Amino acid sequence: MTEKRRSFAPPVPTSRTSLDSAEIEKDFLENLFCQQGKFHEVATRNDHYLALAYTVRDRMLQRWVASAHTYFDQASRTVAYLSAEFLIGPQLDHNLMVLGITEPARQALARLGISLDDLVLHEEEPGLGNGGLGRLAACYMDSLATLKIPAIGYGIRYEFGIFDQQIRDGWQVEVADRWLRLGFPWEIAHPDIEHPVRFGGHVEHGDDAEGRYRAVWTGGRVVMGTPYDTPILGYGVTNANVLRLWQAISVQSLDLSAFNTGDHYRAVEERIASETISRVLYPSDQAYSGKALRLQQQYFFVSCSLQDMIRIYLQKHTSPAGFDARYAIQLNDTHPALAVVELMRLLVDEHGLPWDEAWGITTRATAYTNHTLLPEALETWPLPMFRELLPRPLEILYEINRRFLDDVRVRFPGDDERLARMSLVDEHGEKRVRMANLACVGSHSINGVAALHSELLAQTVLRDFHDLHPERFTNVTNGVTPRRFVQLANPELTALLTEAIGSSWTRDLERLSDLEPFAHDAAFAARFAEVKLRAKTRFAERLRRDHGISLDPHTLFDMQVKRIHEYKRQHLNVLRVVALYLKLKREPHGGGPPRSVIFGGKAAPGYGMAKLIIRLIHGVAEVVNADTTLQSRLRVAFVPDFNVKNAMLLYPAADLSEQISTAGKEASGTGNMKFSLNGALTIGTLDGANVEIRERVGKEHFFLFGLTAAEVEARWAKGYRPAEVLEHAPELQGALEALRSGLFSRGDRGMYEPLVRSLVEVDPFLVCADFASYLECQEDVSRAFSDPRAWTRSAILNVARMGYFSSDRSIREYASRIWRAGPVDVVLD
Ligand code: 26W
Repeated sequence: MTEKRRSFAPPVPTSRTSLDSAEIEKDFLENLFCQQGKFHEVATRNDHYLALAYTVRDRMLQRWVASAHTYFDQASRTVAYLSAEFLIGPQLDHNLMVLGITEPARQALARLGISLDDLVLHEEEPGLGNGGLGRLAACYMDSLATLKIPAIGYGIRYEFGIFDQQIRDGWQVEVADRWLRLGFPWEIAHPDIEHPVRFGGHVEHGDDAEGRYRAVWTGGRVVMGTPYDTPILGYGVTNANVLRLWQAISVQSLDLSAFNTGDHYRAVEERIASETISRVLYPSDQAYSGKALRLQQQYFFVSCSLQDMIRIYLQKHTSPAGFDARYAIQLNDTHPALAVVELMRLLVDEHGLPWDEAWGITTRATAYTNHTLLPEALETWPLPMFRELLPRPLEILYEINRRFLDDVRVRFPGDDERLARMSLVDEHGEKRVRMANLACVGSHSINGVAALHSELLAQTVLRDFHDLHPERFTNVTNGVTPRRFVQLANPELTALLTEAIGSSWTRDLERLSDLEPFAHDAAFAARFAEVKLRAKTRFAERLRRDHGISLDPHTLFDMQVKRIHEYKRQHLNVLRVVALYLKLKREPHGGGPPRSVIFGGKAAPGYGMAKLIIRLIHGVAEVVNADTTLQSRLRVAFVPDFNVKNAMLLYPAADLSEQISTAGKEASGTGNMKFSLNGALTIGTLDGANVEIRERVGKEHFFLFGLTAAEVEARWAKGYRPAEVLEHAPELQGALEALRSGLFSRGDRGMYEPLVRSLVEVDPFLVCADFASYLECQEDVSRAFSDPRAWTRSAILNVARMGYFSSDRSIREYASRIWRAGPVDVVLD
């Protein structure tokens, strides 16, 4: 290892670092002047927001520079978390909290007549993810920094993130998310860094000047990637990591020859085509689309990230040999799986390493996390598309495949079917490249995201790979960050917990177990219940103000918020609401304590059934909420535009968390953890992390219903027919008839027909099979809620026993078992 650069301690700025309120006020006004060109009296709210954000960012940079400098000097392993999505949520309140300057900033602004809360509310979050997978990546970035593990999150800086959801006449309407419109002050552009990424063209094979075989990929078009860095601060430490997102830019701003001949439009065409790569996040969740642009996005960000890692590595080394000792690459699902091929291409073609050495580096560096068992979510690319866009990567993929299949042949002689199943190329019908197979072949570690999911992975979709290398398979159950989802989202609960057990739980969530004895302390329980009531009231006020929906905070707040998907079974929930409604019409005093059933979530724009479920929720809400004979015993609300910001208001306000997916379908779930950590009880199936949540909180404090994953399998094997179930299910029949009657569609009898028919004829997610069990379990919930003391005791025990589900625990497991990466202390001068 040769030193190529000497390093000097970075200078520490003498101003802009103070955490004192007066200094914050001074710097805020200075930023208003120097950054916005405004003075206080004429500044807009956005000016105020930006000036405060820059004031906060200035204070983050000291930690950032110190961390970068320390990491540069260390021989520690850096985690490169490769993810097509990062759903980081609003930054202002979080960064104020991490720096410990929320109150000083609030006071500084108050002296100027500005409300901090208004500025926090004004911020638009970067919606650079669809849901669970992207939010998990953000929780992991938080935990990596908090655990002092050097890490870079690599992804795409989409110009448009996940669409904004509006509701018109009960239907979802998608509106482009222009999140960058007013500026994103947390990022720092590095236009001086650019990496070229090639698409198309052809490969020339031959010998180089020294007579060594070389493949040269030329022609086609080259797109440049340039990074934008957002600092991610650890909590209670001085470490900072970075989220580095790539933007695509054209190599040439204008095609001059076209421009000179007067064809102005053609001159900008190439530019538009190149820059389209980072234009928009694909809004499909769990449904693979096979669009060429998505393949380009994946190759683009993977190639930029790996070139960047090698560039950084070569600042201190003369050759990339040893790369894997300094980097642990984690593939967040298969979206970045091309990293296996691209790292090989860079090492072999660009840096001249022998194949075997490059392969050793690649597989020692790379690990893969799977997030789904749904077959329709498994990515496979049509071979002709792959060949056309990525001719050289395809050759490398073929070579990886050839060597891999040779190994399989040795282990399983004569087993041609196995060979065909494991090949990186699916040869049946139209040929396709299988990304999950590629991720498995190139990784030393393969994990699922909850115990049940990891077990099912090894038995089903990845079974052959498990047979070949069982030692590579492991489980890391997901976790969530308590900083954002308790401390920031639920300050009153935070204060109560801290008063009871001290503040160490924010960095060591297992300490929540110290709360156990308080479950039997009547005074504490009363305050806990008050905190919950206030969170419900706050949420109800916002719902009334923003959407004109009124809910009584004294009713049972029953919530299901997550992407809308048939496997998550929001329709099971609505159907029981309909059954309850019909029952209340028959027996006005039945039905248990008054409930507010709250839904939220986006549907993929092309997913008709999910959109119809949203329409149904609105149809039912319209009828139920207008029915004065119910005397407020039941209300239904749909919260539009579920995102991180709204989520932080919702979780603390829930009494009941609906986690009701068909067993065996939800890989883990993380919303289930956020609810329970905020003192909601769960009604759920034995699916994903529900299994582990129930084990830990105790079965008396969890409402379980439904078929198990094994029973679901058996049911299908036996030949499941929903019509047979319906014959003996009068309540379900009544609910489905109500849908068909036009009651919830202003007389339109056909509106819900596709949904009803799907349930009656096929019922792919066993809604009918689980309906009776669900209804019965909801009655248990009603009975339990009617005993407020016992309910609150269970809620407290839920909180006390959720310590395991911190993303800090997950990251510790990744770090020790998969990455072999450790903490690095950062000292501020
Ligand atoms: C190719 C289309 C596509 C897009 C996104 C397929 C699959 C995805 C993601 C893997 C979907 C996703 O977000 N999965 C969720 O990941 C969470 C974090 O591990 C889990 O908690 C959820 O159960 C899982 O659905």
